[in-house]
Amino acid sequence: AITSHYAEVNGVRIHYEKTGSGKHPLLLLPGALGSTRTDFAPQLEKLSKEKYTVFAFDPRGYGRSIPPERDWPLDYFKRDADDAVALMKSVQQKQFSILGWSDGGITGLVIAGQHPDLVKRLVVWGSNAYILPSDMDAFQKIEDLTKWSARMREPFVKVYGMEYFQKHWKKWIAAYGHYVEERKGDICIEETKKIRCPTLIVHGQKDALVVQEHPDYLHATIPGSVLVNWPEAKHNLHLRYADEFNTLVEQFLD
Ligand code: TYC
Repeated sequence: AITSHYAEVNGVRIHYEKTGSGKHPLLLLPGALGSTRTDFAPQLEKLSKEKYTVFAFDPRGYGRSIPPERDWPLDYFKRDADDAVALMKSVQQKQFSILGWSDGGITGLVIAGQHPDLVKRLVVWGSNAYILPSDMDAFQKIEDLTKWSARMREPFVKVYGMEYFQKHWKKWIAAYGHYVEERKGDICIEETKKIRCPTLIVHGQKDALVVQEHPDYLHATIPGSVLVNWPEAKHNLHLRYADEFNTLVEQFLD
């Protein structure tokens, strides 16, 4: 069974789902405006229930962690990281591994860099430690939701309705712009340099948002990290190739 819960964390009501009863706690961190079910259905359903106790959370202002409405402080990754850490504390997990996709992977890098004692192992995919000016170009192409395919748009619209989604998608892109303008694009370079836990980086080489430089940088910066490149995969590789992804992750976590 996958069960749904709320926890009072840093003054907000955070929604999370839980499944499995294994010894190894896992925390799943979704992408921008992502949520437990839209981003992680195949992982919640199919990762081993014997080996893991899986927690997946909706960051504040995302998914079912509304209210509050999302807001966008400059260092929003740090705030999401603090919320995730407080959530795991509230469910009495002292040490856990992290699976983070895209923005959730960035949050994972922040947590692992800031709390080496908390994180056993880290898996990130579709993530980056900084933003290149050219990334913003690729990125602005996806700002207008009416240009998305219905298949990509519908899961978000189902969670948020069109109005909330359009509003916060634009604000999220603006927030990336603030990292470029105010921090020279640096999202989490210092935190990434401090990571010492075993780290797996997965990269879909047909990812339209994340160029090869980003996983290469993470791999070069995190000592002992493993980089797995999938030539045919895109940004959503854990959904498109769910079984292969789950197998790879379980092997790494063992
Ligand atoms: N991190 C974004 C997400 O969570 C995707 C993204 C990656 C956007 C790189 C821009 O330069 C970028 N969906």
